[in-house]
Amino acid sequence: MARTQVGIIGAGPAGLLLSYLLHAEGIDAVVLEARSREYVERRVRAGVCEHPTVELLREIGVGARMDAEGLPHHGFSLRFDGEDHRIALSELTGKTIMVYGQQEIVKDLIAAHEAKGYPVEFEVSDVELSGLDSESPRVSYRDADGVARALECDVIAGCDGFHGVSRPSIPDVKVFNREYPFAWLGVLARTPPSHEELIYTHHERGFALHSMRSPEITRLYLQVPHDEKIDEWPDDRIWSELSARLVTSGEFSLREGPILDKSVTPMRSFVAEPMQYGRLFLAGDAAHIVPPTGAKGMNLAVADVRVLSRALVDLLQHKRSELAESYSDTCLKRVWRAEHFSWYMTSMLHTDPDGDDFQRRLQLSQLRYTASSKAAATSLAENYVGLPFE
Ligand code: RFL
Ligand code: PHB
Repeated sequence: MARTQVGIIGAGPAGLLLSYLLHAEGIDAVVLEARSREYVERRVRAGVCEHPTVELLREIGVGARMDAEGLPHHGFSLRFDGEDHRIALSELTGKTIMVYGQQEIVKDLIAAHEAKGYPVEFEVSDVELSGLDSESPRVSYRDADGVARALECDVIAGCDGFHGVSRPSIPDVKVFNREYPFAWLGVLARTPPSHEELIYTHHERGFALHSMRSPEITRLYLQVPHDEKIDEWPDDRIWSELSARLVTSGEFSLREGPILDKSVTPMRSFVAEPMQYGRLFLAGDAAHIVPPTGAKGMNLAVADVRVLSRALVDLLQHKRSELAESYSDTCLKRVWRAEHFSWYMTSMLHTDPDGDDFQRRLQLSQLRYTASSKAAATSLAENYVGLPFE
């Protein structure tokens, strides 16, 4: 049977970054991924990297393309009552964020693995975990050719996202869950952004978000009902709904272009506690989900694996278990801060189909306060750019 120190399930941002951090410290790891390399490199998801994420990617030497092609942002707009209210991130916090697609980070990490010869196996299937409460847990799986394999490890890292096999392997896990009565329809369009910065729009027809990926590519989102079918949204309906929600008395006209990608994402908040069982450690979406309004999901995955890599270096190289034992408690503090922030952004900006006029007045009051009070704007900004790592 093959052996490695850390068996990592999933080649998303969490799994790839963990593997890279561990190898850099001389710890052996193997990443097992269900999908193909092309699939994970093309999956359109997050776009906003927090300040601590950007710094970490630079520090470990995988930030060069991000610095060359990413778009540093100093602020964003809250648009409501047809007007823009700028949240000046860098003036309020001294920090910026970077707009750089998650799949670009994934590509950069895969390329870095390839360059150094660190193993990532794509298109594996039938992944099963066993012996989690022993000192040599195992992963059994089929490789891309369908051949049955097994990997004996010192530790398994479950970085396999919300629908993975790792979390269900933990007995008696406590789950906190909230589903929202809406989803996001996300589109990627070949057209220059209509504004230099992101615009988070509160409108009675529903939330809309203007974002981007590059000077030529725009990323846009619309709040839609939670069970919405993508077929209900031909391209011309998407553009006319975006125009209706993004209206403003200021200068703005939405630039339309060919739609390259379209998907519907349900919105939920979810936390599994604890994030560890025996020699299995969960990280990223495998352990928690936030609605995307706060742009926190990928950044939380990064924060988890930073803590986990340090804990595993201590455990496997120095035989010290304190950091491993406190892994879940350490991560959950940041996780719950991000859960609260993401819930707050979501509740302030979306139109609740079951809400009443009282609730709508409260939302507007919160938006006006955030836009007009330096204290309120600073609180939003410091959460948005990312609180320092612990
Ligand atoms: P991932 O990226 O889901 O990766 C998990 C990987 O595990 C694989 N896998 C398995 N492999 C082997 N065996 C199995 N049994 C397996 N089961 C699953 C999967 O194929 C996959 O490759 O989780 P990870 O690494 O924890 O990363 C989390 C992020 O992907 C996620 O939080 C973000 O995309 C969330 N998110 C955003 N986060 C931000 O920080 N900023 C944003 O601006 C932002 N915007 C978004 C988002 C997510 C969105 N969607 C589509 C969910 C916008 C959207 C629309
Ligand atoms: C994105 O560009 O995909 C994006 C930006 C901000 C968010 C969520 C997603 O809050």
